[in-house]
Amino acid sequence: MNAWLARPLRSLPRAPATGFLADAIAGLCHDAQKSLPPKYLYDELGSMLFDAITRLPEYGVWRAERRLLEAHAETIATASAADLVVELGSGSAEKTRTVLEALLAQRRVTYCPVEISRSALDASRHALDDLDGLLFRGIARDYLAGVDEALTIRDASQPALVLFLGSSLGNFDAEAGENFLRALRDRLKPGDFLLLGTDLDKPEPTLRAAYDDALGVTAAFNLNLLARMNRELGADFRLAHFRHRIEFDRSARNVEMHIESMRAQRVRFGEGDFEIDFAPGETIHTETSHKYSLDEIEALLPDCGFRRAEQWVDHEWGFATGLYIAD
Ligand code: AVI
Repeated sequence: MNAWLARPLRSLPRAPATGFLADAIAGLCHDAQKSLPPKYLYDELGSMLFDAITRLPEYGVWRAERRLLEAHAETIATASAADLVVELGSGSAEKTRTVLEALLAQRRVTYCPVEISRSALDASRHALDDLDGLLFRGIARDYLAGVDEALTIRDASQPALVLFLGSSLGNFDAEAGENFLRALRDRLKPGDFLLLGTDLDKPEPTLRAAYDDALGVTAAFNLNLLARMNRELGADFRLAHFRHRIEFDRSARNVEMHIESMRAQRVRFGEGDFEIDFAPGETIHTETSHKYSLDEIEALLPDCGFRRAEQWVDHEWGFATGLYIAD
């Protein structure tokens, strides 16, 4: 049984918690599996660490998708003929450049990266500064709120192209991922496009190396969540007493990232308002990365209102990129 405790230590009423603090209370202060939403991994340092992950020899996702986008950017541009590109979780937008260049060869393009990390938005603005004919409108919001904002500026005569790359869909649980695709489809018009990247299932040793690399970059990315709570929520996590841990759910084809407590310990956060007890070996679940099968993708997208126009597979790593039309 997990030891746990979370109690207000002050009697004075305070304003209700919102945002990160509210999610930390909801995710850490209960008897069941502790967890935090993966979006909190991406503060300024977390975004930089994720960027470093994409350069690791063990993490083939990023390079596989770049190979596919470089090979098929022109087809994507010609098929979609979009003048508005909305990218969800754009990060550094490095891979997007090829697609934007191919579109810009045909017309002016408005690019709306939707990204909760403002530092990543700034970096992508700089990186794309030299593209003639590109209007950059960064949106620092959650995905769907960002789509809503981006679509207010659309020119109804041209299709919009939504990019959801890097297999970020796999960071939702199955039901939430489906609901998300449906909610996205509801916001689009028939004839709009979705370019979706999905990481395919692969043997456990390959996945273990990808999510627990030899340099410890993924471990730092994960543990930065504790450091972030120390910085932003006045918590007193001692990082040396926790470690990065990977779990596999083979039947669900999920890789899970956890932070494991290496001893019994008590942590305070919320400027001393809350305390949590950890048992030795107890974990905080910080992210799920689902690994897809091609059959699964083929069933999922039509169910959510998207018809496949093209699909390309990188067999070197095992990654699929699909271009879909909103029905
Ligand atoms: C952003 N997302 C698709 C990455 C993934 O592979 O699930 C995040 C990541 N976590 C650990 N390494 C990379």
